[in-house]
Amino acid sequence: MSNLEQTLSIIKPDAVERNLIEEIKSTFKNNNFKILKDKKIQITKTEAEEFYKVHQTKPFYNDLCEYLSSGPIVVMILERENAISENRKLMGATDPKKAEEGTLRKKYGISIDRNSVHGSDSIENAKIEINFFFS
Ligand code: IDP
Ligand code: MG
Repeated sequence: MSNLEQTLSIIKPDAVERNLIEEIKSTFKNNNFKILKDKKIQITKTEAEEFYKVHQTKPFYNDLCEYLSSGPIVVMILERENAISENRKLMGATDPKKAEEGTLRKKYGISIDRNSVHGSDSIENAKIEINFFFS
């Protein structure tokens, strides 16, 4: 059974700053993701607050929004079979210290708040997040 999905991926400021864009894109392609759309942008803090509003009650919300808007990011629509869960697997755990060997966050993440990549966590959020950046 085929289950072609699209998910939103972000290469976060810490990874863009370290010139990891091409390396991370290659990893997606080597793992059978198609990059349907991509763009390098910088968002405002207000936009980051909207994007991360599910986390608005968390103690790290303000820092998180400051961070995501602190420098250029690359936003991408990724497509493959089971793209949402496959991307989450490839990213690894939120905290790079807990991420499995071979995952993007293990390889590139600096810390829980500088963890290099974002990926949608559900079909519903993938739609919302893709719309947020590409509409
Ligand atoms: P996810 O990115 O793996 O989906 P979420 O729980 O959705 O993780 O959190 C969103 C982002 O907020 C994380 O990627 C991370 O950068 C940051 N974050 C999550 N938990 C913490 C924390 O306990 N302290 C600081 N930052 C956090
Ligand atoms: Mg999340």
